[in-house]
Amino acid sequence: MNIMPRKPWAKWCFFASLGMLLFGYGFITASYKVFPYSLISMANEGWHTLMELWKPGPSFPKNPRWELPIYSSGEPFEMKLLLARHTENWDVEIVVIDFDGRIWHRWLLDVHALKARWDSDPERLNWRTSVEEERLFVHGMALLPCGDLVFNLENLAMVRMQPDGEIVWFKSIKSHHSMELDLDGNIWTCGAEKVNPGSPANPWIDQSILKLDTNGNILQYWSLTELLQRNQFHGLAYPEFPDYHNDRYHVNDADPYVIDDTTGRFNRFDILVSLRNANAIFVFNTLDSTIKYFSSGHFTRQHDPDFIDGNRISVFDNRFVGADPSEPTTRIITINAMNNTLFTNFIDSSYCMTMGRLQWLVPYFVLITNPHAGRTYVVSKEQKVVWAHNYYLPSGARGKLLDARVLKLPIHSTFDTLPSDSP
Ligand SMILES: [Ca+2]
Repeated sequence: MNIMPRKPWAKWCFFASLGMLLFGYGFITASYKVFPYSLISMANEGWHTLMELWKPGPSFPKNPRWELPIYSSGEPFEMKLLLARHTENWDVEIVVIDFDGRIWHRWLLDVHALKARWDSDPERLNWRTSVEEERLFVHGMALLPCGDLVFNLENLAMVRMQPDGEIVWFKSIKSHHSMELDLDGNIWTCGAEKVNPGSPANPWIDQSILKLDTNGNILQYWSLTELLQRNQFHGLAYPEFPDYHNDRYHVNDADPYVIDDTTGRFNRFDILVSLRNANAIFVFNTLDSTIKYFSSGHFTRQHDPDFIDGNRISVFDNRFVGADPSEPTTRIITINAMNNTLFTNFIDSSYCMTMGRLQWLVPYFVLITNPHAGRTYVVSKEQKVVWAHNYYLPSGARGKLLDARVLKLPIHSTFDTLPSDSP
């Protein structure tokens, strides 16, 4: 049966009517999401996914310093480094290496055995944070003068371990992010405590600054909420960050002042604290718990601020929100606390969103660590990369670093002998 009209003008009217009908149904489909709206949406989503997969990725110029396991421009560094890194099966390995990449000592941590030990500890704080749902890792470590290693198993425990791997003590506290030794040899780290202001459905987590002796005893404790309230920093104590409800501060560093400089405004009783989610750092005096310096606004989602001298602080600025959010970068900056002037030491175009580290070695050389890129490297005053370690797994894939620090002081003789199987 022929449904087409016999007259030519009638044919055009037919197609026009058909077009209007299709347009009308398309309008109704889009407006009221009726059939076949879901099919079209799925097809559209699939198309965009394919386009994302086929789109060429960003191209980075090949450069030996980002490719070789060890890159060196010839600058001599006699020191050794302590590196924490994930193994291929997501255990954690902590090694003492030199700047030639030779491994002088190795601890291989069975993180699941450590987790089982935490599980069986009746003293543990038995509540969970999002961090614990992820892979277990080391975040913050220190080498004691006797050669023992102390580290944070992030948000689960602090552990002291002998060079042969024997555990000296295991303390189920929610220590995390950083670990530093003060001039008396005591340990400083960040802690976490669950606080419920009255509503079980609305709990939030207070965080703390902890000082411990090398036997694992907590010597001093500061609740961040109490410290901020006491110093009239209510805006930091009660930020309006609904997304960070359970992580309102995200304290990620607590550094004691260990600099041999008594001429500036900071001294050995001061602690430098970083609150990532508030984009803020502050220095408080431990004798009277007063906040004597505060800075915010110059950096975003910062990590690992360090005292440089009696007046200056260096910050690993993640620049999560930069001038061009589509091309975020990381930079190292130095702030002069006397006049709040800012100096940019180095800009790294390879963005490091979390866990970044910096450490000033000798004047004008800074060690920068981008854990996700599996690299730690040294930059000179001229902003030149003079040394780099790029971590590769045995499979050849790039591995993930967790922490890196140069061991400045003479270290224990345990690490003076190169093992025969060292690469
Ligand atoms: Ca630091």
